[in-house]
Amino acid sequence: MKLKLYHYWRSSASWRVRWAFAIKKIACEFVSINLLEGEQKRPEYLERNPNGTVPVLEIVEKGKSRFLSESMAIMEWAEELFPKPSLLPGDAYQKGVIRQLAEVINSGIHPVQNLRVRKFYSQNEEKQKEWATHWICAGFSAYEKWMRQTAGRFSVGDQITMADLCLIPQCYNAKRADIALETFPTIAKIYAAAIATPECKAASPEKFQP
Ligand SMILES: N[C@@H](CCC(=O)N[C@@H](CS)C(=O)NCC(=O)O)C(=O)O
Repeated sequence: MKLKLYHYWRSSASWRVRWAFAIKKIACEFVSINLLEGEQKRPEYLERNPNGTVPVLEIVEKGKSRFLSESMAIMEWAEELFPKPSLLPGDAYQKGVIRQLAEVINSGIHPVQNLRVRKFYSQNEEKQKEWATHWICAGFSAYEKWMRQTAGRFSVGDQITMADLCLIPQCYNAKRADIALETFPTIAKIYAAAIATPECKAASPEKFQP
């Protein structure tokens, strides 16, 4: 099996998958899709993902390609095929808690602060920033409260999970929007611990900046 990940260096959804692959030591070729130049809207890219987003995983087996988009789906695929180290450790309840936190970011924050949504909302950069700040802070407040019951060194216990894979890239976006992470002390603590891990660093935007 050969794998190709279509991604963008600054895309937080791409970072989730790069990081999952780094943790699980999954070998993969990275293909850059420049979102600022609109490469995600080209017909050949839309064949792979009609939604025009990154990341997309191409899985080549026996000379045939199959495609998977949506970072959560790609991480779940990786978890099934490469179970160790697990990104969803623990019993059914703990797995539910990890998915709950991941979804606060994945479906609560990320879609509304996305570039195309911000641009549709307003052409004015200040207004875009105000919009993104509002939704990031609303989601982080909930995440912070939930996590007070679950956090150890990371969001759920002492092992990096899918929740952290969603949280940390979102923190990076929050910092770019000038949000002071210290407003959310548990999130800030976990961000500092996670960003220092070698796998997170290896998957970070800086490592893939063209
Ligand atoms: N729910 C999707 C979100 C993917 C997504 O929105 N990706 C952004 C970059 S982080 C994108 O490709 N945006 C393209 C655009 O805004 O035109 C996932 O988790 O993969």
